[in-house]
Amino acid sequence: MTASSTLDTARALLADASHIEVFTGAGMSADSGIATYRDAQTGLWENVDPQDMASIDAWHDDPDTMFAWYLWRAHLAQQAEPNAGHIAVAKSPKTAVTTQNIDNLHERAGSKDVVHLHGSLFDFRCSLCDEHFAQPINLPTEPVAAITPPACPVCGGPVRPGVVWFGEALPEAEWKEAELRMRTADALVIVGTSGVVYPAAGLPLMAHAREIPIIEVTPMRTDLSHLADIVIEGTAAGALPALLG
Ligand code: BV8
Ligand code: ZN
Repeated sequence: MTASSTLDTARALLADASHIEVFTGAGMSADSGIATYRDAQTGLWENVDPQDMASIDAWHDDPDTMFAWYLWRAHLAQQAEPNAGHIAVAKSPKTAVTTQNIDNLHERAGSKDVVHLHGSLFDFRCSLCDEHFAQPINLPTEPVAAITPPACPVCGGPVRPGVVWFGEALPEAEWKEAELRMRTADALVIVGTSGVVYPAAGLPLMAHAREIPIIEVTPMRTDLSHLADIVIEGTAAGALPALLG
């Protein structure tokens, strides 16, 4: 199939859907200049083993380094702009978003109901008593090696980023909502995820079991491509406006 006929076929598959769930990963934000986790030349974790850095053990070992790294990533996310892909998703009245991303670009593009499976760079809580930390946190404008986390006003424990680390359970409410959407959506669009991190990567399987139309937008095949009726070889910013517009 030519690219345009692939796109036409994909658009036709989505035409009758009233609820299109958009399942996104780091590739969704690549066009906004935010590094992905695994793409070789820009991979954020190119020099760092993801299982080491984004883990509860790394936090216990060296919270100041971890805190600095997350605040730096929050600064980069804050400097980034939603791309045409985020905007196309937000403009479509049929879409809702389930994302693995911890940036806030879907929201800043105007998407209303975004489920964050792995938390957010802009959410903080106490690492001991779980109390939400609502005080403003200054983000570094240059990379800093270490930043001592603030103390929780309730128990004095170190405040941590509100993200899900490897080895940690996903937030219950978000997981339940994501499952519900995979079980009720009329169509699924998968964008920018290599599909290797579980249990998130297992969600599209729930939609696939219902035989709803599944479209994947990705520059190269992924561990989820076999689930898609159509794989549009392209980028989020390049393909989504044409697919959803
Ligand atoms: C848990 C937040 C248990 C932190 C992240 C089986 C079942 C369950 C668990 C496991 C399992 N096997 C292994 C595990 C453990 C682990 C896991 O999955 N490991 C992997 C590495 C094998 N899972 C966990 O630890 C999870 N927790 O299972 O807990 C439990 C249960 C009860 C009680 C206690 C414990 C927690 C996982 C969450 C970890 N946190 N993020 C942070 O970011 O710092 S994961 C992080 O990595 C992201 O959130 C995302 O999920 C993942 C990155 O993947 P992608 O988003 O797909 O990004 P990637 O770079 O890989 O791919 C980008 C894609 O975009 C590529 O395909 C590329 O081609 C494409 N692309 C590039 N440019 C563009 C593009 N696409 C479109 N447009 C472009 N321009
Ligand atoms: Zn506390």
